[in-house]
Amino acid sequence: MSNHERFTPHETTQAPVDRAILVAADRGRGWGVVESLAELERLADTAGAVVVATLTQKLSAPDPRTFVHKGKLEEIAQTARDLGATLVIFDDELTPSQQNNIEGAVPETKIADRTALILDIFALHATSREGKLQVELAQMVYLLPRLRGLWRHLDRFAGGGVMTRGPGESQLETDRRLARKRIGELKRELVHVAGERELQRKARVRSGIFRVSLVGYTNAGKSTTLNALTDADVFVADKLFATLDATTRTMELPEGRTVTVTDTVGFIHKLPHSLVEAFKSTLDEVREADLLIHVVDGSHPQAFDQIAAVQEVLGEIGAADRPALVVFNKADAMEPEVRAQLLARYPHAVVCSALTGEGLDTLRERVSAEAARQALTLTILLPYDRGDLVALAYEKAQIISEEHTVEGTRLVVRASVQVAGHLEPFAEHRRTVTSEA
Ligand SMILES: Nc1nc2c(ncn2[C@@H]2O[C@H](COP(=O)(O)OP(=O)(O)OP(=O)(O)O)[C@@H](O)[C@H]2O)c(=O)[nH]1
Ligand SMILES: [Mg+2]
Repeated sequence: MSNHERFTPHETTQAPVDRAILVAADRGRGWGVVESLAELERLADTAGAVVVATLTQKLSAPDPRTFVHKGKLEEIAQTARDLGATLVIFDDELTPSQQNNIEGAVPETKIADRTALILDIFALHATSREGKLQVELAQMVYLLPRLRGLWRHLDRFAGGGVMTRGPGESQLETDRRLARKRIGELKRELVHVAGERELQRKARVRSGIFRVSLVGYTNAGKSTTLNALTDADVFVADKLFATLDATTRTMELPEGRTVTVTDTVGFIHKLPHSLVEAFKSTLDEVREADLLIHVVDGSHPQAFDQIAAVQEVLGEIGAADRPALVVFNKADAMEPEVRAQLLARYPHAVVCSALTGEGLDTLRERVSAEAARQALTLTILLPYDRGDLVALAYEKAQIISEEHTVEGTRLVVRASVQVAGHLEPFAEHRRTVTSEA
């Protein structure tokens, strides 16, 4: 159990900066608690808080009432008083009742969790109208079940009586109703705002152009890679969640074929579900990509854990079945033995540096090879008694469009040569996408 306290040299004379205590459960499996806390500290820093202490507790499972046990809560309260902390951040999402109980036990400070922190950073970095709406939606969904606690909290900080002068059930009901109403409004507005991008996306789908999506852990270098591969000028920064919007650019492959490449929001360990939901339409491009370029910061000590975290999110958004190419980026910052370790584990991966350009030609060639592998676009008319082939098409091919006609189901599909072989007898139109052929 490690408890170490750190005092910050510069006492806050300028803008009031939150002095934060980080708290994590050490479960002895999965991500190491030290690594997880280091990342939480980076998140706190990005959100503008200064970490003054970190506390951990060995737990096989979080306490359902208070996350950590009672003794640890007392220690948190004491540490907060000693160090003048204004904020305590838990490294896992707290349930509304855990949050409530902890607020009762550590009354002088604000209580937050990893989710709230990530939402805060997203709110800070959202620039487009769509991004702002998506973040607000995620925040409202997170807030809705926590409104009661919030009211108590605000009351207390406004100098109200101890836990007694809540808004009352009727006020709380009103607030919940307003929150739900706002969630509805945000969802409708998002559909409207996404309209233009959605049209462009559909046009790309219809065009049959091979679509590549960059995915990866936040700060892995996705935007830098897009900028290096295309003429894009996407914002790049050494901070978490620098870019939240999706940007699509065309890229010409060595043999002259054009594909599209999309950069999108980064993922993180324990990415809040409300954010995944809210960013659904932004992530459509990932779900439907012909190829994912999974950009990994190969110079990061947690590279393998980060790969696993990204794969988990891909599963959550329904993109786990997309063909993926693992790319270890930041080759310029890698020790030679690290490079060997990465390739030993992922022998088919590409090692490159978006910064120096090393390995990018190999990356382009690999994209070409993938595009050639998925080379056929077919328009097929399947009679209604061939449900087996419709099922096959849905399972093994990419469906570009579907139309029900008198004679049967007309599908435009993009399929591997092998799957196309089964569908070909019903083909109305066949197009080989392979360029020179
Ligand atoms: N040394 C080195 N740094 C790189 C390389 N590629 C990107 N970076 C740096 O890594 C940081 C993050 O790069 P981004 O391209 O913003 O990363 P991202 O994956 O788009 O991150 P988010 O948008 O925050 O999710 C920046 O400081 C980049 O300059 C590389 O090949 N080598
Ligand atoms: Mg980015």
